[in-house]
Amino acid sequence: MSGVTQDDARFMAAAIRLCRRNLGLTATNPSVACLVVRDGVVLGAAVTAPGGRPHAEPQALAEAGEGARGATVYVTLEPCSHHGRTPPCADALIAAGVVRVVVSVTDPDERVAGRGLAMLRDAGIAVETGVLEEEGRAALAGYLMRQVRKRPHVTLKLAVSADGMLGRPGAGQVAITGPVARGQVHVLRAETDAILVGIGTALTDDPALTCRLPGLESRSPVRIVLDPRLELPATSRLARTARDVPVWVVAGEAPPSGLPAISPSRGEIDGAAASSPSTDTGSRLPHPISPLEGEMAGRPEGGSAARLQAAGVEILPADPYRLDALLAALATRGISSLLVEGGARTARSFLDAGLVDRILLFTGLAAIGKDGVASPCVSGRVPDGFSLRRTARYGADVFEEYERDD
Ligand code: AOF
Ligand code: ZN
Repeated sequence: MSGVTQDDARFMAAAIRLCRRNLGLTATNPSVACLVVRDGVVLGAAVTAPGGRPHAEPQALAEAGEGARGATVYVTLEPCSHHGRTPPCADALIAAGVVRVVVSVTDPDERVAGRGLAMLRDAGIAVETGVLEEEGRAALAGYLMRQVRKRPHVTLKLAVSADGMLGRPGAGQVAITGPVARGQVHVLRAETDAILVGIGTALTDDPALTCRLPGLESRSPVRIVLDPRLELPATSRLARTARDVPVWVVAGEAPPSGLPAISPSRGEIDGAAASSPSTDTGSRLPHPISPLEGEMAGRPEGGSAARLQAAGVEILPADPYRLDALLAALATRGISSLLVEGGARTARSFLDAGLVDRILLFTGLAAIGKDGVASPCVSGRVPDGFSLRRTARYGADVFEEYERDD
């Protein structure tokens, strides 16, 4: 990286901010931004269109028109080199007569993987890469994770009371954070492809899990419930809105015998089970089923499946006890980013399986008391292997973002 200037960093920072605008809208394509700049003036700016096409570059070039000749282009991801559903962006940049291309992140897509940069250099264009790479990677985290590790990027979000609790067992939704923090959570939902909760949270909270920010209502993520016994009522808020925003229920097959039987009461499936140590089942969920007097729960009876399906709920043929396989299946379905929102048991299962990439902690002022459901993470105390990246205040609430080290 040689001739990178302060202006380059400034324009790349603007491009990275711009690309965040379409996060959650472009799957399975990444949301990429492109600026066409000449003499310090932005002549064209664009982000990958909703649905993933057109790509950012041809839109920004079209806006710049003839002004692109001799311009410098800032792009958050290496321009593509392949003939996909659109012609290569590298060709479009060459044809437009740009003289310099500044890139943040190279594209791991095997159809591109350095070829885009090579095409530009072969055409005599000056190329810089790796500019604000850390920030660029953070904005492309979902895309990169799905490309490289074939699973979505997983964010665990926890709203924790001042005394380290997530709520009260069976009490339904308890207000822990204020409206500013809740607004941030809804922004997060808008930026994410899918959101996941355990059946305990679905039953006790009856959540909608949609994005309800004015103007962003259409950006709700796919809603996923881990529900081994298919207990989600067809009358739940999730099922009732499944035709507007997809709901996927992960019911799977009956769990193999031999899994440790934990017998939480219904409200404890996510909730109070937080205080019980999670069982060592590798990347499998601890058995969340309350066996009826020792009797193993069998495959969910067809009635509830039929009722849910009639409501528009999709039942995924994935095993809710195998989180790694579930994530691989979600990636295959085009999910690049997943927000895990509850409850304690589900959070612990993802942490224990080593499948959390980022932890977002919102800590409120309210105290819940000893009978609360303990959070697996509290301010300043998260599992080893995570580092604090950012803190903020949202109203009276404290926000912390932790990222996995590797
Ligand atoms: C770019 N600019 O704005 C985006 C790119 O299915 P296709 O043909 O649209 O190709 C998808 C691939 O294109 C995707 O995997 C990634 O390599 C690239 N995305 N590239 O030059 C863009 N969104
Ligand atoms: Zn392209």
